[in-house]
Amino acid sequence: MARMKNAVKLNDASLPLLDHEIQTPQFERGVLRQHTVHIGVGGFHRAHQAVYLDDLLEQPDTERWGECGMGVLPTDDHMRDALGSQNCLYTVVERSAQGNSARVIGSLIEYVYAPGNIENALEKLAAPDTRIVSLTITEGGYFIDEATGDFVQSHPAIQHDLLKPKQPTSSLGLLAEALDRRRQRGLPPFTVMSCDNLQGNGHVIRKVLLAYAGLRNVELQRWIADNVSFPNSMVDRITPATKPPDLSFVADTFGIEDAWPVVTEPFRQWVIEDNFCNGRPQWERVGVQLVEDVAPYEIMKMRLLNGSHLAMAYLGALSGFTYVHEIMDDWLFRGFIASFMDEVTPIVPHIPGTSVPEYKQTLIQRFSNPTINDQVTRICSEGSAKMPKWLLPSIGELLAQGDSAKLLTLVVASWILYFARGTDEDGRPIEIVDARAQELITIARSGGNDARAMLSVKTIFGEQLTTNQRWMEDVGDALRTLATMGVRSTLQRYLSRAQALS
Ligand code: CS2
Repeated sequence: MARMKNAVKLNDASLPLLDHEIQTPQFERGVLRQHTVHIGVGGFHRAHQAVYLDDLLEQPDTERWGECGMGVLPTDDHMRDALGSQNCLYTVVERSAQGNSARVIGSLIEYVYAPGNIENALEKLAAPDTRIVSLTITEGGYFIDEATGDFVQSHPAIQHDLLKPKQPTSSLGLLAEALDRRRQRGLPPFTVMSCDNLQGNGHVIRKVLLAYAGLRNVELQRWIADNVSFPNSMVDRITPATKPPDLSFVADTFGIEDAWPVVTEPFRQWVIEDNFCNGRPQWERVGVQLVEDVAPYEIMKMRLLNGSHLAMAYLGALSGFTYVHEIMDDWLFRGFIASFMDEVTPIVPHIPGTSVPEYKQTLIQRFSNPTINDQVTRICSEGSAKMPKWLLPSIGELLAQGDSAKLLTLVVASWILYFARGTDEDGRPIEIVDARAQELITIARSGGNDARAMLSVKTIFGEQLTTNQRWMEDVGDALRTLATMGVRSTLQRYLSRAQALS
């Protein structure tokens, strides 16, 4: 599409002015009912679930199932303002080497900023129209102890909400209070649908919500246990954080002035367990897979996709890469990622109708997409929460069945060095984004080239792996090799060993 000069501000009134190649909502937004409330409206949600709903609304004879977004974090005021300035419309740009396309999404029709008006947020959740409350609140929103999997009742946010249950600040506090209002009003419950990248995300949210509700009122706890459904789901679409150049790109290329567009890849996948206590949209009409058991899909994705992201993240950051596709353009890293996936494959579940070699091939292509500019900083972020979910269980299982986990172990070492060094191999500082950054930097530095200090952080590494002396030594070797030989020579050494073994 040719470059345009005058971009128009996105809103309901300007839709007819947009270039006709841009897909805009053809359904009537004004008549939609707010049956879904989504907590945590970020780039990913807007590139994924909201797009599927938009697809469905374009189908003939569908229910008028719309969505209300909700922000619970003080920083969500940015999203409130961005969406508020454009009737909750926003642009999704799909980018790949084959080209760019833009589409305006209209399934989101309202946005509620809870910190500004908690009563409004609670009543939105408690409203008879609300049938599903979905969540992308990231790992931290679940208050789970990484090592034990237990609910962290002592967290200050939980303590606050228990003291003031009618003015909650956490998503859990909001869900519990809203469900209590429904219970007392004789209204049916809503389904709580987690869309976060946690294994058994439905089981996890059920567990923590019941634990929290039990601390408030056992009757409420029982009512939730008996009435609310918590489907597990697997969600997938690589969605980088939106950066200022994306705004000018959308304005210059598509003529849309959008305060917060989303840039994403063409690929998307959503697999959900068909377990909804108060109805659901007919997602199967738009490519969503509704299955009985999501676990194999989740495990395959976390071990291969998210695990590979970790594999390239810290080694890539230490090597000074900015974007994921740059890493994949490097023959040595590309070979490493392919071998990393091969090493994980023995513990990837078999899914009838899914070919693991093809899935891996598609991942290599997706990671190599040269146009979405997925940031290395993004895939490095919050590693203290990601490691125990996406990498350490794979190592444990591979070792338990007598398979090699050398390349996965190298990734653990690279994560330690990333904290210990804090700079790339050219001495440029690395921006570390992690809720536990300060603590981990201190521990990693105290250990230096000795991995044991970091490996003794039980809330990340747990008990089991660290009692395996052989593995502890392997991490130590990998860390020393990386620190003394540098990333490239280490990768070469590990790859030639892996090839010799295969
Ligand atoms: C990424 C994921 O956060 C990460 O490190 O691995 O956000 C990944 O891009 C998504 O899970 C893709 O669906």
